[in-house]
Amino acid sequence: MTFDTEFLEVSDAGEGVTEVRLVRGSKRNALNAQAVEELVEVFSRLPRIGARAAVLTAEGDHFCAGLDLVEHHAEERSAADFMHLCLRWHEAFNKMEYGGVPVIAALQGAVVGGGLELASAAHIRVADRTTYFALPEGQRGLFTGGGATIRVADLVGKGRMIDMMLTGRVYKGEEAMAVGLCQYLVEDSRAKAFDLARAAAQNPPLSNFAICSAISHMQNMSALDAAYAEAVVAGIVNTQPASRDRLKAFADKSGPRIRPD
Ligand code: 1HE
Repeated sequence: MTFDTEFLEVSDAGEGVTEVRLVRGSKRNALNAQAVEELVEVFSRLPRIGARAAVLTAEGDHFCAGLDLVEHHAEERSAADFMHLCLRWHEAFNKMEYGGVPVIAALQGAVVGGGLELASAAHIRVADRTTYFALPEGQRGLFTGGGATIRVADLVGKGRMIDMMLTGRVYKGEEAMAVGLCQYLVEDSRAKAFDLARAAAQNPPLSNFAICSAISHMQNMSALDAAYAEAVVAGIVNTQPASRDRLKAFADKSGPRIRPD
């Protein structure tokens, strides 16, 4: 499957893993309107091209510098123009979060503004020692428009998010881990992200579909409706033919036991 894209490269990395790479390193992978359309396109199609997991990577020293500020300045957008643009950001990131294919982001350098909104739509974020997170919208005279009010607040809590936006506070290293901005902090975020993706790709796709869509959907529901939806999803997933061999292996003691390393 080929994608007609300018700012994204999509490639088969083997073992069911697809790499989606931002290739606008000369502009620190800033997201212009075209790049957002490409994200919509790629993440809409990912579940249907047989991807069992995806790794989101970026060219150069910085993962993503957020909204293309130069384009935004030049376009002199109206409020309505920008509102409609934000809806496309939401479309792209919702495809990532709710698409049912595990997306693991391999981070380096700046993960700022819209770049953090992009990373927060991934299911797992892997940082390296150069990675830093910020929401410089306040300093730029802007506001988040790509879902940070939902996803970043969900990761770090409202209080920390407001602090980041008001004061430009930057998180990195162990502190970024501790507040929930990333789940892994390693020397080589790319290698680790691929290891994690290959592991996730071993799970039956229906299980991954539930993990990478149902949990997010259920968070939008009342507790009563979420419990009902969970029972329905579990009814389907937990009786799938693909899990029978795994359950048999556990029952006959040939299957793996879950133990710490
Ligand atoms: C850009 C962008 C951009 C770089 N839009 N062109 N985001 C920000 O406030 C972050 C803005 N960027 C930076 O603070 C810095 O560029 C970095 C710390 C990420 C990297 O610094 P550095 O020294 O490596 O690069 P640079 O010299 O600043 O930039 C290199 C080129 O990338 C340069 O272009 P050139 O043609 O002069 O070479 C920059 O113009 C370009 N570039 N970042 C456009 N963001 C849905 S609402 C979301 C709201 C937000 O995202 S607000 C946060 C915006």
